[in-house]
Amino acid sequence: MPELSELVGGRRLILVSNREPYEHVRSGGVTEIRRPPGGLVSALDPLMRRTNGVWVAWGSGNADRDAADRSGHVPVPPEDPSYVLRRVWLDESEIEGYYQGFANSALWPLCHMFAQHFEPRSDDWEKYRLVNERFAQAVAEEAAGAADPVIWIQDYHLALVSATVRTLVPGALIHQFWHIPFPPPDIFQLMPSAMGVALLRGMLGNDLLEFQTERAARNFLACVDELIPDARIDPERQQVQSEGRTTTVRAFPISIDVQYYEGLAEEPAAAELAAKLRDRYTKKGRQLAVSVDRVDYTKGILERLRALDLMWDRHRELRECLVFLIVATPSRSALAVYKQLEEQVVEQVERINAKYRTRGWTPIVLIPENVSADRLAAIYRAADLCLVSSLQDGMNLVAKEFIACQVDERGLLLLSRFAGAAEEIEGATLINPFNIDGLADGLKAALATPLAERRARMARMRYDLHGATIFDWLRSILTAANELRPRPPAGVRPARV
Ligand code: ADQ
Repeated sequence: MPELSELVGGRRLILVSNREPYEHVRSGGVTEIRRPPGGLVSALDPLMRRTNGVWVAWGSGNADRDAADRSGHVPVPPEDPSYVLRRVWLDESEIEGYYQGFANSALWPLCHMFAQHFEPRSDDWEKYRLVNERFAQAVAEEAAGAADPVIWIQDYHLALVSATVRTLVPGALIHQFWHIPFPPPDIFQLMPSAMGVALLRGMLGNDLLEFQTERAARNFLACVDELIPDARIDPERQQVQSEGRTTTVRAFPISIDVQYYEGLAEEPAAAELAAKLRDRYTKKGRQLAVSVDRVDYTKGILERLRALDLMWDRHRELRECLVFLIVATPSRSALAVYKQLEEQVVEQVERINAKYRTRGWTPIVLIPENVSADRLAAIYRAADLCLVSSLQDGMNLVAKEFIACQVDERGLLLLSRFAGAAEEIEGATLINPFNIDGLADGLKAALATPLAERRARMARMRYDLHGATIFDWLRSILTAANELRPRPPAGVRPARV
């Protein structure tokens, strides 16, 4: 496999995402530089370091403007700069309309098929268009003068960027990774038709469109087929021809930096914390189960709690056999539906604990905060069981983090069949989180699974995961993009399309 930097091959790489890799935040008169949590930034940052590219993102920190020059440029990483962060400035009403509004109250619920939370407001749509336009302008400025730029857009916040960049930088190779599911036409058509058509046309501005799963890729093609009259689809080659251009649509399941997570779990401090957790929670032969999510209605947290309630209600004998650790970090709390869910989770945990608690046993331990990566690794390592109960999920990285951190190979993974990860991971027990009865039975069966079987399944999953890391994901995307448009020999100007 070639090195990542070779795959970019001396072209100027411009990465575009809503979130920035470094945020300047001032509090109490002191400015600090924060890196947002999550694996994606940690994977893309090394790519950018090696290719000296430009990362275009929303300048979200309250001290971001002070740290940037007049064009919004900041050399990063701060300790040893090797690429440029170009910040895009948004005001309060733009953040509300573009981010909280159209992206998170219309596209997010629609793509996850939550019609009940879908609110497509025209004001939000206008802001979404405007902000996408601003990102596209910033990309075009950064691409100016580069002979053969490669532009890689991330996610659903920026669905309209590629089509605009295409008109501003005609020779560029443009591709986009869509991190969340894509719905079938019956659901997508809940979107007001002008917005739906504009979104699909916007996404067709890409040369390559990357989804997490084959299902999402198929759904996108089916939506194009129904809503874009001039589009011609070649299902075999997974390509769309429209307005004289070709967009290739394929699945590239995302992964994690496996060695990093495994290394964290193997640290002596993690081993010690894992032992402490087991000491505290697995007394008297109890098992320790864990779940880790942002508090989001797509993650099925309430369904998980209902299944636990049902299991303990039906099976008295299981009452003291399990402690469930729910690590749930609040997220998007500015939106009422998320705030309400945070409250419901706390209420339900309290209710269930009050119903079943005994002298020496608290059934559910809620950790309602963002936990550091090393603590998380120790929690994953300590667990006998991890439950991912997403009602819909693009991939779900928690499932993969759990596997990477299970260095003692004792844990079972119960994984929703509606998470993209279910299409890939062999060795997990698949569950249907809508079926509360079935989930309660699944939990009961999981508790009874013999250690030898758990070990065999975990060993298999760990082996497979080592062969499909985030670096393999990056390589396969960059290779596919290169194959679509190989770099012209030196001195040859790129063809204009
Ligand atoms: P998310 O919806 O955020 O991501 P997920 O893939 O599970 O879902 O990633 C969450 C990340 O946040 C994980 O790295 C996890 O460890 C971390 N995290 C969650 N709760 C935490 C907590 N309480 N403390 C610390 N860390 C916590 C979107 C899509 C997914 C897709 C990813 C990547 O919705 O389907 O897998 O992008 O493409």
